[in-house]
Amino acid sequence: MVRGLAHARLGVGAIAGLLTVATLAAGCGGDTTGGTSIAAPHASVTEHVSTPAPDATSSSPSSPSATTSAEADMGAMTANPSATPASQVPGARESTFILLNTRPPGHNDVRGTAWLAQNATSGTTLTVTATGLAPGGKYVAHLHAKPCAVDNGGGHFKFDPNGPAVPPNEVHLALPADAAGAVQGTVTNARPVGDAAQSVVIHPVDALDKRVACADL
Ligand SMILES: [Cu+2]
Repeated sequence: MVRGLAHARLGVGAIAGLLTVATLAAGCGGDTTGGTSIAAPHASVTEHVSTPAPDATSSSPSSPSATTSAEADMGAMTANPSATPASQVPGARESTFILLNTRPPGHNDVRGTAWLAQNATSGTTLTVTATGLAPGGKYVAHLHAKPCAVDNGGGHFKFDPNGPAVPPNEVHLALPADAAGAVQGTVTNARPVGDAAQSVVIHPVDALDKRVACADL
């Protein structure tokens, strides 16, 4: 009975944690409705996009191994440092970031490149490099569903349009800036995105509506 309860608690806790992440991440997905309605709860999105693990920790303290595993899974979904960068994959599409007028102050010299590689067997690999960002700043790139010229990339690309606004149903790439304001990162997804992903958008994690730069794919 005790064992059953413990399992039940862990299950509920894990689900609650996932729901929390999904709900908060949807704050950025909410930008599907247009550029002005995005200003939602970005401060809390910061925590969850960059460090999803504390949710799992607080809601399932009785199972450290499950927490560690969940942490690793979430980390792998927003960055995959061991993956071959898309820039080294033959046939990858390469595109240059353009500045968006929604960018925060101090981001006038951002330059960067995105590479997208995909095929039926290896799925999708997204690699981003950029400079001119805030030193030590936290950024995130997503695949978006519209070209940069349309609503600054519009809403997020989703494999399942009715599915959750989090990986692996979307493609997110965590991009922590180094002391010089440079970022580089690679993330993979098991499925090819096809032509539905039209652009890559870089956001500050703590102000997702202040889109910094966009690259058409
Ligand atoms: Cu985005």
